[in-house]
Amino acid sequence: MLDTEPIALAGLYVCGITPYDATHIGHAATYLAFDTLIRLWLDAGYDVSYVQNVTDVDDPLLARATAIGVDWRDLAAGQIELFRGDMQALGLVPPDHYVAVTDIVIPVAHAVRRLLDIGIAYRLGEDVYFDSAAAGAASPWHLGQVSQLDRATMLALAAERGGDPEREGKRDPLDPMLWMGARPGEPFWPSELGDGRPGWHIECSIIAQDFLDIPMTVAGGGRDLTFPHHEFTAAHTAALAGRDHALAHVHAGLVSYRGEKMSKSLGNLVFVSTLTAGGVDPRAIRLAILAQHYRTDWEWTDDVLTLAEARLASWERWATETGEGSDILSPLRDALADDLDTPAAVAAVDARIASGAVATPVDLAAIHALLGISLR
Ligand code: 5CA
Ligand code: ZN
Repeated sequence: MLDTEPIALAGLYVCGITPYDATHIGHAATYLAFDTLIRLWLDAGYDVSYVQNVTDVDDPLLARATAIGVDWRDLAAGQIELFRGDMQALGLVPPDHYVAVTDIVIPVAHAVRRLLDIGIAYRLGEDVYFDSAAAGAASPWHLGQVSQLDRATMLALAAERGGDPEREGKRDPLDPMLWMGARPGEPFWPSELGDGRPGWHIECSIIAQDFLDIPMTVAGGGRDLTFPHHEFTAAHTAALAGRDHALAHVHAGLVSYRGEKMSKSLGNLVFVSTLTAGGVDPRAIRLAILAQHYRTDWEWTDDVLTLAEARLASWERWATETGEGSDILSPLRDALADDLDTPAAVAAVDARIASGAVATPVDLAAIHALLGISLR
């Protein structure tokens, strides 16, 4: 709320959805963490450039489309629309650039061609892989820089999260695919590499480089993306741009439900749209998530929501009458400046109400600007 010129430009990239089975509470929690960061930056007078991708062609999306007998493009389009509606209902600041992988296939092919030319990529059949060892020697990145994991853990996670460490012929089992040659019955694009489609990590590297100054301020996503996705996204950018991908990588904790990580593959999902269609106030969903610290893993339960609904009702009662007095702006700013401590921010409002203090117009504006909750 400074009245001077913006003091800096903060660049943020948050990994977007793969558009099937959106939007569950885990997605919402991750995007809300970064929404809080954006609100804090804007309040501090920073200019913010916010980019999000959408992985609108990928193996699990194609598998789902086949399983339910719809065209993959129609599945993606419908899910993207649902996701954007859910984000709007939750009051999230929309990205300045929302970029689909299907819109950047040609620039990806060109970048992969360059990596082949400079010896940081190699062909395996019709596919192209990233050479981790060559990149480690020739760029500011080294394996483990982002994830800080040991090799055994990396191998296990690569197998679990879209990698193919078992494939014969790779220079390093961890090397990720940059370009997938056309597979029978799957979508492909003609390119200077032949027919095919982008690998996963290069998608986010190219979109980030196209829309943000590198190194960006913060690269973000859920904790499940630490390895291999953010490790190799950063590696690709370093190999292509000669610079670090981001000043900081920030990962939101994972939301579980009924004892396991909420995930499309497990199917234990709680959808934002199901809750709102059932009459739940989206502000209560927002408050339920804000009451958790973004970095901690946590479990969604009925009680978490019930508590948030009661809290929203209490805040609304408090807001019906305003008067003069000290306000809550600086306690909220302090809480969020301390590693986005939203539970402390929420508790500060609760404490203010419990103390019998009257709501001020500045209180309501601060709660709206920093926590994204409109009480009027
Ligand atoms: N399209 C890729 C990123 S490039 C992807 O991971 N898509 S996703 O749909 O699976 O996830 C979208 C975002 O939600 C990612 O940032 C992911 O880390 C986050 N996410 C997924 N599941 C959870 C969960 N259970 N809790 C918290 N965040 C989650
Ligand atoms: Zn990503």
